[in-house]
Amino acid sequence: MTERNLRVAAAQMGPIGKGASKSAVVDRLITLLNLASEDNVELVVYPELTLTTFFPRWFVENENDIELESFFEANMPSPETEPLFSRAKELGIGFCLGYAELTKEGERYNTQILVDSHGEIVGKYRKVHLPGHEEHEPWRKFQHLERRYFQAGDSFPTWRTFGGIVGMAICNDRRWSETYRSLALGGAELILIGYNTPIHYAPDPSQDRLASFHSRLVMQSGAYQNGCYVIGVAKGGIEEGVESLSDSCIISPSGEILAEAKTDGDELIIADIDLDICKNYKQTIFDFARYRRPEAYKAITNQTGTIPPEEL
Ligand code: CDV
Repeated sequence: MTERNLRVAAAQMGPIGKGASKSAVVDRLITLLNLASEDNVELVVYPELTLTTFFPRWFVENENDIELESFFEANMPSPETEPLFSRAKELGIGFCLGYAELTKEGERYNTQILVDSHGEIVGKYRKVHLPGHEEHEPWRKFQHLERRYFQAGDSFPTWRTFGGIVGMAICNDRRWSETYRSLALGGAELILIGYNTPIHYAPDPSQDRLASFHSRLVMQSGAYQNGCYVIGVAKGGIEEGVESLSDSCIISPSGEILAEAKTDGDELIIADIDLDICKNYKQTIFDFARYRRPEAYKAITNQTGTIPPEEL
């Protein structure tokens, strides 16, 4: 294989209960890593907030609550995740891992890191688009309190690694076209996205039946419109009574799906990608330097909400 060819895998996870220890979760991650190694995979992508249950479904009043704090990592690698780093280094496999980050300054982020084949952290991304709400909303069947528990990240960095240019995004980020375009303007050829997507969407349940379609729609169009590969990885299945979308997949710059999960549990899906294929799109129909018109897009960075024309 040349340097621009890469064998990648999405390591989908099934549910992780509130009582599951991080060490038990890491054992599951290592099982998938070992499977990846048997197939000569070079990069394994795990989901958003991989190490614990999706705790934003629970309301916790006190931000210093001990159980809430236990969902966060103050160090990476932590004592519990160190075996994953060691095993990946031993196997020469890189990985991408989502977790809840607690900084030395006490800030909390929904974070994803990129680790190279030598076990070094080469990239860190903090979720920009935080969905849900800040306060307890008892009318919901379950909460989505990301806006209570996390601060938002403020950029979409990219890194030269794995023979190409890699960027990351987390769950709700994948629904925003700005995410892919920001990353692609940084040269991204491969975008790694972990997610936890409850199928029931309380603000508008008419969207529930479309959860799978919408997830694919945004990632496939993001890949095509930016000439990138996209790896979307779920923590799916029924976790503490809440059903979450699985449907992990690997998407080519054509927008086509190269590999997809068949189950709602721990599952590895693999694809061979050729980063040079990105050029087919980046140097033709989506030649940014030639065709983009940022002077016509000022509204995109100058405003958040819509400003419709005045009523006559
Ligand atoms: N973890 C997420 O960001 N989940 C959102 C839900 C709230 C819709 C998502 O976009 O999938």
